[in-house]
Amino acid sequence: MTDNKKLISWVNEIQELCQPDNIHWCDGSDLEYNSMITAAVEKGIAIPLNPEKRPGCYLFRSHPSDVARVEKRTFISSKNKSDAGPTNNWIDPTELKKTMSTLYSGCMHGRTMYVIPFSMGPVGSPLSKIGVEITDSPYVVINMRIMTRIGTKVLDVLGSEGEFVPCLHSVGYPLSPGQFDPEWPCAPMEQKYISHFTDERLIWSYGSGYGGNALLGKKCFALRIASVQARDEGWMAEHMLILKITSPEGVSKYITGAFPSACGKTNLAMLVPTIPGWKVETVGDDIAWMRFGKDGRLYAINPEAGFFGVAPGTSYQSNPNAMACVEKNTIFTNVALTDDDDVWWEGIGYEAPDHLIDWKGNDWYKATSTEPAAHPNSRFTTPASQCPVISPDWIAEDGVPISAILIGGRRPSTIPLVNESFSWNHGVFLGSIMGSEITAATISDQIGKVRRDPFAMLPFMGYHIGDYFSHWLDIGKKTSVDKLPRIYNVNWFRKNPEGKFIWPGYGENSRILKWVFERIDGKAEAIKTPIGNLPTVDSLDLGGLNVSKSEIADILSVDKDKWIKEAEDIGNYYQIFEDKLPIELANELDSLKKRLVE
Ligand code: OXD
Ligand code: MN
Repeated sequence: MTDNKKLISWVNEIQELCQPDNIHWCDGSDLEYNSMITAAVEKGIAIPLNPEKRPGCYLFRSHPSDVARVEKRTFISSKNKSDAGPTNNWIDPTELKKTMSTLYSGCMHGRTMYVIPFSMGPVGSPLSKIGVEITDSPYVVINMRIMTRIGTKVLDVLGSEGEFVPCLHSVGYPLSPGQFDPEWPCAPMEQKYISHFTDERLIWSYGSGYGGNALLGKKCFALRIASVQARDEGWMAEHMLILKITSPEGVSKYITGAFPSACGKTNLAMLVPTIPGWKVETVGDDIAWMRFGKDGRLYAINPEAGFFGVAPGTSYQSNPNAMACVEKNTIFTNVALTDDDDVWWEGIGYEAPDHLIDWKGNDWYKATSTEPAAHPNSRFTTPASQCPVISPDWIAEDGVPISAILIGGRRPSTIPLVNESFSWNHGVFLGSIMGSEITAATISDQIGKVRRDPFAMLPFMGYHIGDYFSHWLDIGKKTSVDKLPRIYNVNWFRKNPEGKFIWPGYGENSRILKWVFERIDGKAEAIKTPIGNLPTVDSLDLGGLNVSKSEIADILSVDKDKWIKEAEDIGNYYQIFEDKLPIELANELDSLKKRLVE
């Protein structure tokens, strides 16, 4: 198995604390995966889907109280409260460990404890990092095998002295002898804790079996813990997709993109261009780790091995490549089940059949049911290797060189379709203020206000967000300007006065990627405005697009009055950073204000 002393003693310690009935070291083999799936089917927690329509696919249903990441139960437990910053929940590590140790004590009674060695990034790559997740959830093992690289090969690379991030997870539902084990065991909300002991690089998660709360390689390790490692080691761990774009002449560039959850990252990563001759391939859809290469450029890897995508809204129209991924070997969670054992969800692109079993396991009738059949945060877990447009470079050990970084949220007004930053620091300024307008679906008393989500990292920051801005600024000082990626603010979500989206999005976003590509090569035109360099209408390839030139001109214009208000709002927002707001960003805001009244 392993002779890594640190690992052996940690596993022993957790075994003593959690008292499982059995312990299983995951080897990552097909045999192991298949036997875990078979056991889950026999226990009634996995439903096999129609093997002719979806071979190798299974449906799981979570408890209705455990359906998403729980930000209010997520903690950055640094020694000093000030290191967690104003945007994170904080509890003193000694106190939190005491509370959680009580919960963990005996929490695996009646269960098997699985030890999952996993690699974030290709196994053995110099850019990869190793974690070990201990969990009592077979669902977690099954999903971790798709989302990361797991098993003996990882232990081989770890060796006897290698470093790893310990990730402890329990569903928080010990069983006394003879006690009934529900389909989806989990703990009540007030006992859920998703905790990050950042000084020790340690993750403790208790009480939830869902997504980012439980698949600890993803948000907990690859973003929250990795962001702290990246700060200390001079690299970047970002909530970004990575794509490769190739021109009709066969020239390729790599672009990353930071967008908050539910802004179409997976769709953009797998986009099918509508402009002839251009090709987009996927490197990653959620997380990018970037480091400087020997040539002074930033190189990115996708630390994950699968996609954990939101199902509703995914269709052959919106994302044919994701639909192709999920045709086989995919785990579905909380989608609806058809009478012929296929899946269905809202926005799948075809009508619901008359009858379904909904995500809660109840009958659902098209004629009479008023609730969604699939949970809005229902998911597919699918291997990245199955994506028809996966780039062969997605497993490149040294990563791919990044030419541009896109950033953007959902802003119905003010923010133009695309805006090129003047400089790295100006790009960091745009990243620090990005966000989405609050709609009725979120917090009703704040409708119309902007919820800022810097670089889409708000729920995923492992330290003080002001220090994170300084880290971005420092990265910009480490190489020459011509080697840094250019930063572009995009906004696909502008609305007309009738409340309809102006820009059609999806594959049409290739037109913006083309402009970015040509800007980098010094070929596309732009006009300097107070907020950044905007495309001229004629510099965009708009052939065959069904949007009027006046509407395009509108989403490419700068409304100075709105921007003066925006600048005021940014000033108010910046106050939360107190003395941690880098002077460079304060200066960027001042310069913006001056340019707006010139
Ligand atoms: C995700 C998220 O699941 O960002 O990727 O919420
Ligand atoms: Mn995400």
